[in-house]
Amino acid sequence: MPYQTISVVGLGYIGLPTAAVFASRKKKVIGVDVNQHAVDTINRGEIHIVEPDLDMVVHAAVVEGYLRATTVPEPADAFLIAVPTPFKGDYEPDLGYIESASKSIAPVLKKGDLVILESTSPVGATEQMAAWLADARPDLTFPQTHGEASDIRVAHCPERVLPGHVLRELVQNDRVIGGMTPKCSDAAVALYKAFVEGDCVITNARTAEMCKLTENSFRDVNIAFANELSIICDKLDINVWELIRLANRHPRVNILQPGPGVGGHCIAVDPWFIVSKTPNEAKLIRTAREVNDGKPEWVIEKVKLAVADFLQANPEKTARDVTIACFGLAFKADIDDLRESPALSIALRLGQFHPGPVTAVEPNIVALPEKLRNTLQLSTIEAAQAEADIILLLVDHKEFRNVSSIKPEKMKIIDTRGVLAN
Ligand code: SAJ
Repeated sequence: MPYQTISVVGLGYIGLPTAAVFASRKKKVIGVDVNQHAVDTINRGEIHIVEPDLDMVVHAAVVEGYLRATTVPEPADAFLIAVPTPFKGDYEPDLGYIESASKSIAPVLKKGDLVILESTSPVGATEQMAAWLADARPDLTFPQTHGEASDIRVAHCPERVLPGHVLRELVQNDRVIGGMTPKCSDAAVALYKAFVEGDCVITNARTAEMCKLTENSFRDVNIAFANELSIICDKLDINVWELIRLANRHPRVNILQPGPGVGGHCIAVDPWFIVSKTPNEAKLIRTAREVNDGKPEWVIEKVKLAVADFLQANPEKTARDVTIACFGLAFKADIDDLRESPALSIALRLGQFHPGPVTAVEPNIVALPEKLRNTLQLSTIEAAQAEADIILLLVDHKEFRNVSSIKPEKMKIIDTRGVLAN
């Protein structure tokens, strides 16, 4: 393979596993990140994020000398950009990290290099990245002006891995390869074949960008359908979990699961990249976002009603006497990631306005982050159960699926995930 030295820019949840997997295939990998703490941690053979088995792979790669991290880009044969693409306050995509990553690698680019954008991006971002590179290096030629004859190859190859299963999915998933020209695509396939066992399917850069956004929008729309059903069923006094189980027995129906809202760093963000480009056309995609974003507020209203019911049944008590226990803070089951979590935002809101105690049970963390400690108390399943008047099930962690550990007869239970119903 022509690409022996690979630079991965952005050593987060996607970049670090990708760097480590290339290194495990005995490629020389230079990881680049602006975060000095991340760079130092990786160079000690340790990791600064949580992902099963990643610690072992990074440790081996660093010890064997295949992976090294730095804050300053160095020459390489291929560059993979895996930096965040958040949105701004108005849901417009923020390409600032891609812009600074491009500008940081531009000085070390040389003829024959390949630059791949892996970050989930709005349509047109790869062309924009190539334009930033061309502006910074007028001495080199790029595909947008020189086509197949360009000095530098550019492609978009979006990541599609599921947090918690990243190392397996990186290797096994099919990969969409969107080169700015066919030769750019061929170059990217040659690179990924170092570890990808799935198919590398070639398309153009714009289709690859839209493909990634489409996958996550598809899931968002389907979760919104389930969330809307849960609100409808609550009004009609129908058990939504039973309803979905029954409907899913139809051979062509496969409804997803309702929850307290959609979290994580992708599904709640990426559909907006379609909406921002085509605001008049993307009606369903926008509505799905609004339905899912509205779900935490609906859950909070349910808790307020439960508190009112409790006080009506116990007139000698005040709201100060009502203990609410939130089961789960992570953004989905069986992970410890609290970022962009609807469960966490609901627990925090309750902690801020409810005058009585609000406890949180999160078996995947040992301590609450510092900034949450004034608002929430971390508890165990047993202690929270013993003290709670209202249990709010927010995440379907495996620890909560044991029905016998939560006794509905003793307290009011609001089960946003169908943990007790399934
Ligand atoms: N959720 C529900 N109900 C469901 C499924 C999910 O409420 O039936 C919620 C989860 O609890 C969570 C959110 O949706 O809050 C997102 O979780 P997820 O497991 O659907 O997805 P992510 O964000 O962990 O990963 C997604 C994946 N995309 C798809 O499945 C189409 C992953 O393959 C992508 O690589 C990743 O986004 C990404 O990086 O874009």
